[in-house]
Amino acid sequence: MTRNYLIIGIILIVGVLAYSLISRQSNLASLINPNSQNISPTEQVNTKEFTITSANFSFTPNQIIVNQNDRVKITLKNTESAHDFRLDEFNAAIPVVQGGQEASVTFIADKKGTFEYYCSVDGHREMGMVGKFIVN
Ligand SMILES: [Cu+2]
Repeated sequence: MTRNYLIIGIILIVGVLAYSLISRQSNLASLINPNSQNISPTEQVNTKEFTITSANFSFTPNQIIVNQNDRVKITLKNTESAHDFRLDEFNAAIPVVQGGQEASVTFIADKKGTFEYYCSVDGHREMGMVGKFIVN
């Protein structure tokens, strides 16, 4: 009889441990992915960060894809001479950055479509310093 109580006790302990482990994991999952929780749309902020490297005369990458209403942070990392970043439709601009330096801009991608980002330094846009900013 004592042995049966022991077995029941062990089963209970294992059950409690398993339950606490499972509930902790689901908490962990919601920490890793905040969107898995029940957050109302107004509270949902999804920041997407991108680093664009600029050189004479290109942006890498030259295509960025986000979703509507994403908060977008773009860092311009300039490798040579002087370049800036403009994305007019979102009033997103990074002033001229010197070689070896970087700067950022953050904005909300509040409209869908395909837009062009470019460098506004004399003639650079025409020489290929452009990229596609796609909002799905
Ligand atoms: Cu440029």
